[in-house]
Amino acid sequence: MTTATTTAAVSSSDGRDFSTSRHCVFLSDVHLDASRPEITSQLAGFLESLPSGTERLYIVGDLFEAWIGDDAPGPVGQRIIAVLRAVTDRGIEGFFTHGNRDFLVGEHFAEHTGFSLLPDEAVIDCYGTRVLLMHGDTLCTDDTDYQTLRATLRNPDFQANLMTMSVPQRLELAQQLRSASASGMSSKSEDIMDANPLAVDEALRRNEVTTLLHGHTHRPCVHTIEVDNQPCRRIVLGDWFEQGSVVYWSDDGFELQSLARPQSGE
Ligand code: LP5
Repeated sequence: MTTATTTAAVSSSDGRDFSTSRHCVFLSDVHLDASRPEITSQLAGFLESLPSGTERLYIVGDLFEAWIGDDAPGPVGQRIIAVLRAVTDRGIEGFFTHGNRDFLVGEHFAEHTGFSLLPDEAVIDCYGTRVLLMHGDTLCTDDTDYQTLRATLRNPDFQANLMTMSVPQRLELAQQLRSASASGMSSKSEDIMDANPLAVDEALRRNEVTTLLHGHTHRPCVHTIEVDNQPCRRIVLGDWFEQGSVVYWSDDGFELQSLARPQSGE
């Protein structure tokens, strides 16, 4: 495994060519929002030029800055739904894990994009390696205020009530949540907002895997750890605020790559 920065996004730093070999692509934490059109453009360009070897695309949560329901995608949501549809129309399988910003993505989104919605913890087979996929927020068990908020927001009855509210009411609530969260985060230490090592161990153990891939913390890295005397890996995707972050996975293994933001006009 290597980590590299590239603009081509198809070749690995050690010469493997992901564009010709069959592979899966993983990304998370794009945080699409109308206020950041350059991110929408970079993601759309990236997805429109997925190489012919791409077999599966996994979006591991927080694709959107705030998804208030499938009935109110907004212009950015509409554009990305069309881009994702074009991906699946090419025969690439698409999978979506909910994040803490887009937990209201639902069946309507799935139907229109052709993506399958994954459970919070999904074990997939990546060319012979079993990989546990999670958004990553549930691993931050020291962040008890967040976990309390999460339990409310993920409650199906609570969500059903939310969806009876008008779009302006939901937008207002999302804004209030963002403000409360920003204020809460400003008083938390970085450690509290990272994955708890014991929660990581437990997730690997519970799912009987030695590889975990997640996002959420915006700290791209490949961690090697030992659980019950077994070597394990925790692959963490980064966010797309300054650059893209993806994992390519082929028969030859995986690579976490950083995608430079194209200059305007490129
Ligand atoms: O995403 P990130 O990294 O910024 O922050 C998270 C945690 N914060 C959140 C809250 C979201 O940012 C809120 C945005 C949701 C928008 C979409 C939903 C729209 C649905 C609603 C309308 C239909 O997830 C943050 C973590 C951080 O990750 C790191 O893990 O720390 O958690 C917090 O900061 C939470 C605070 O500690 C506690 C906030 C208390 C809020 C109380 C509000 C009560 C109202 C409940 C009913 C709605």
